Amino acid sequence: MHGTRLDVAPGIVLWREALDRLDQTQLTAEVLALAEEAPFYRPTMPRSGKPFSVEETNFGALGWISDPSGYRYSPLHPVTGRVWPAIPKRLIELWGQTAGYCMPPECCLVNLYRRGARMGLHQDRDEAAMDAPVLSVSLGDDALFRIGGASRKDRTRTIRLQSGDVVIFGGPARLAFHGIDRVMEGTSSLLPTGGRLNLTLRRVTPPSNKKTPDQGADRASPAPLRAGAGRG
Ligand code: MD3
Ligand code: FE
Repeated sequence: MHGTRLDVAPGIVLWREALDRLDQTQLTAEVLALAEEAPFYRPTMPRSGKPFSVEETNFGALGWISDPSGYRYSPLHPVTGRVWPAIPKRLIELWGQTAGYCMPPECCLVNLYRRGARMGLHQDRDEAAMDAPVLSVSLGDDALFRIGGASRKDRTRTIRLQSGDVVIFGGPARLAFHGIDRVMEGTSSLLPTGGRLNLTLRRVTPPSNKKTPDQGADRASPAPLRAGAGRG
C-alpha cells in the first residue's frame, strides 16, 4: 500500500496519496469506460422523489439505488435494466490489501459530483454485512468531507479529501454520520470535464455458511480476518 497512513479516529484510516497520478488516471479511464455500459443517472429521494444533486452508477453483483420506494441494493441498473459491470480488478485488489475482511466487495457505488453537487449528512446502513468496512477512493477535485458519530447530534469534523486518497471506515466508525459539504471546483485536472468521482467498495451480504456439502452447511460462518479499519 502506497501513501501516508493517518489514523483519523477509531475505525477510520486515511491513506493520503494511496494512488499516484498514473493509478488515478488509469482508474478514472476505467471507470468512465464502464460508465458507458452503466451510465450515470440521478437517483431520487425516498418518499419525496426529489432528485439527488450527485449522479450515480454502480459496478459489481449489487448496486445501491434510491427511488421513491426507498433505498436498496439491486442487481440491475434502474434505467437500462441491465446487470452492472464487474468491479475493476485493481479495486478488488485494493480491498484485499486494506479492508481486513474475509470476503470480496460486492458493490462499487460510484458518485459523480459535478458543479454544485453535495451529499447531506447520512448513515450507510443498507448493507446486511455491517461487520465489513466501507472503502472510499477519491478522484478529481478536492472535497470537504464531514464526519460525526453514530448520533446525528454528535459533534462533527471536516476532512479535506483529495484525489488519490483512500479511506477505510469500519468498526466503531461504520455507523458514523457523514456527508460531502462541498467540492472545490478546479482543484484537480484529473477528470476531463472537471468535478469529483468517489468510489465506495462495500460488502452487502454476510459471509454465507452454505458451502459445498463436505464443508458442512450447518457450521458457523468464517470469522472476519479483522473487523474494523485497515491493517496497514
Ligand atoms: C463513513 N459517499 O456514497 S465517501 C456514500 O464522497 C458516501 O461520495 C461520500 O457517503 C462521497 O454513501 C463519502 C466516505 C464514506 C463512505 C461510506 C461511509 C464514509 C463513510 C460509511 C460509513 C461511515
Ligand atoms: Fe455514505
